[in-house]
Amino acid sequence: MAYYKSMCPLDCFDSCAWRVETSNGKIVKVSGDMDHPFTKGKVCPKAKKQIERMYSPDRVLYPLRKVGSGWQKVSWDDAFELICHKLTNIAEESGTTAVLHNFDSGSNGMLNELDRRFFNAYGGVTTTHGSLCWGAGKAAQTMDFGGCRAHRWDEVLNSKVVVLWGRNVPATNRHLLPLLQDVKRNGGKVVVINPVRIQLPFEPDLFLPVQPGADGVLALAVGHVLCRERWLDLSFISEHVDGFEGYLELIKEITPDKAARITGISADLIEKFAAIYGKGGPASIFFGYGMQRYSNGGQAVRAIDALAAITGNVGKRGGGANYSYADYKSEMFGDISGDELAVSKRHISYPRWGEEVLNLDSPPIRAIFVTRSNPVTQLPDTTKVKEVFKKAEFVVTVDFTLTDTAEESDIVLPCATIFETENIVANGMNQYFAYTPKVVEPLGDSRSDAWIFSELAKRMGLINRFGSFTTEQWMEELIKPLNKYDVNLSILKENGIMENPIITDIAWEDKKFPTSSGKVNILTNNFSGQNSLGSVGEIGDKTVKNEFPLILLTPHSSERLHSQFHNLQLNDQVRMPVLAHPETAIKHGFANGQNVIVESPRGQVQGSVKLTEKVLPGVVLIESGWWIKFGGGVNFLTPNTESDIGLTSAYYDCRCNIKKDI
Ligand SMILES: Nc1nc2c(c(=O)[nH]1)N[C@H]1C(S)=C(S)[C@@H](COP(=O)(O)OP(=O)(O)OC[C@H]3O[C@@H](n4cnc5c(=O)[nH]c(N)nc54)[C@H](O)[C@@H]3O)O[C@H]1N2
Ligand SMILES: Nc1nc2c(c(=O)[nH]1)N[C@H]1C(S)=C(S)[C@@H](COP(=O)(O)OP(=O)(O)OC[C@H]3O[C@@H](n4cnc5c(=O)[nH]c(N)nc54)[C@H](O)[C@@H]3O)O[C@H]1N2
Ligand SMILES: [Mo]
Repeated sequence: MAYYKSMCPLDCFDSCAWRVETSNGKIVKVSGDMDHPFTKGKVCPKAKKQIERMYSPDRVLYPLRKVGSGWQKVSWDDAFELICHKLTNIAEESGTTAVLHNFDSGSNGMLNELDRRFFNAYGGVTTTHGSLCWGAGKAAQTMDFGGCRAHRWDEVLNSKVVVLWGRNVPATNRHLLPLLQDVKRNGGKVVVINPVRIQLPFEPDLFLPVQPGADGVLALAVGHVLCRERWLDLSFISEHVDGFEGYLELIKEITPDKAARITGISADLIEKFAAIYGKGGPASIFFGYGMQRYSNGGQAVRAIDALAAITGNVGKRGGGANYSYADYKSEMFGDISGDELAVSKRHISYPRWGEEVLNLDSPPIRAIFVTRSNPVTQLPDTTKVKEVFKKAEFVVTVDFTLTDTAEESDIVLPCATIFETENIVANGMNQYFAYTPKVVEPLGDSRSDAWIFSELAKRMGLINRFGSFTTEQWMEELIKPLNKYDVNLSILKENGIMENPIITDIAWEDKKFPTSSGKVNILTNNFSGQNSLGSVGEIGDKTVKNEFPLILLTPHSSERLHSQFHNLQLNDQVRMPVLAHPETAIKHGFANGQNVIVESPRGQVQGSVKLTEKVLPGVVLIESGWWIKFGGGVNFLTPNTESDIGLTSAYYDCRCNIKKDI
């Protein structure tokens, strides 16, 4: 028996600290490490699934080459030779930007960034701009505060009011729950704002079942009440807020009555929430990212930030408009992606991936490399995404299993899991980072991503440009900015997990906002016209409202990380659950348990109805991440719409209908 400290590499709010147990060269258990102040010895079901995935018969353990409709095992030498031949030809004939590299945050292991370094050393390729995830809110917070910072989690214990604004805490952030229970025990109030009733271990003090995409209007109406009642922090406003006059203009017309018609929340409930937030503080807001997956998502986050600003809940003990820790991560780690090495580059919009790649010219895309992502399952508008993959002459995917994307590839390269290679794991959703050791030998011929791309650089004759560093040296590069805080690799190895040294308990405590005015910029306009705040029935393409009367939400599953592990959890359930309110079923003629087809202007999927009062009437919910090859593929339905700012995919700006499947 041996024990190792490690950290979960999944891109999740919590990043659990692990205690990995091995016996006879095998991982036998992953439990929680007591040393972490928040995950405190508890892990979620996804920790165990990482052992299951590692030893699963589904695991790809050798490089594979597609032959006809099947796969042939090949050696690394043969796989590299094929890849080098293709990359060399493409560079000569079409230029390096005829290669598309798609990567995302499938793993938070920072050495994995060496994939980008390889493509930059190659000459620069086509990559994506924007985000499938959190871009709209990040852009909003950067406009408002000058960056993305959040209070330390345990600051919530000083809050008297906590607002979970579109964050599905029990599914995506379960280690926040014990702290929320403490807040409740201490007499604090917890408010939930979500079109779906999330499953908390206690009753929230207030639940605002907001219409999808209407958070901006709701926040402005709350602002209206706060200003009308003067539940404001006037000294914070005069010293630290820019644009308050314009804000007063903006909210003047947005009365609770008017907002009630748009948000579906009664004027009375809006008044109640404003009183709790305005008078009961200090109040902290915990944003989720679901609420910004709309064409008005950035504006909505800005409207909510404004509530924190006018009540002085910014830079204050127990306050906060907590969106992410992105700034701390970007400031504290070295960049090994080698952007400076590229000679030519090209970017496409991430949300509009399928359509944009199909229309690319001079040069068109000839080869696609996919690392730490599963674009066929996770990108919106799957029909177009699949068309892109069919059209490409050469596709390489680096992954553990034959995902929907790997299935579309010519070559699949088997990567090593978090247990089989060392790395440094850091995440922009929290402030911790860790050295994660290699604890067992890689199975079969699987290799670390870092090895794969270093080796490819050697074989392409690019090693001088790429840099012939050892893994240790790359890790030293990654943590170089931390050296001035007396953190080096041996100290990190000794500690295992560490907290980012620049985090303070209270974000923006010094009230120094790196905006142009040096103050918080609260929003003052941009709320009219197209892509504005959204209203009932205004989500998605309005021209198809009659044919597609329902709104489709596709949030994340508590059991998976996006599409990861879905292959392990298959049971008798062969159809995707389609959640809808009983009233919706009566109105649209379907029943509980019935097999249905859910259709949008872009495609259709099969599912099985599960009636629940947890979702609002008129809203349909299917969790994202279910693999196409197992009857999923909810992104066949979702649009390639971009958010107003920050270029996020507006997945939930989606209309659908439900038909009986006969
Ligand atoms: N178990 C698990 N944990 C995860 C992930 C996972 O896949 N599985 N993914 C990780 C990643 S990458 C991310 S980005 C985060 C996401 O974390 P969250 O933001 O918590 O999760 P989402 O599923 O994106 O959506 C969250 C919530 O937004 C609500 N919502 C949808 N539309 C609206 C709206 O218009 N207004 C409001 N107020 N709420 C709305 C949904 O009902 C849902 O409860 O979770 C991370 N953690
Ligand atoms: N409909 C809908 N779609 C969504 C969302 C939604 O809410 N609704 N949410 C969006 C969000 S927030 C996000 S962040 C994206 C996520 O999009 P993706 O990152 O594409 O999603 P994952 O399913 O996590 O796929 C990651 C892949 O990387 C692989 N992987 C894991 N570790 C490693 C590694 O170390 N090396 C390599 N080479 N591969 C590895 C995994 O096996 C997996 O196949 O999905 C988006 N898609
Ligand atoms: Mo995400």
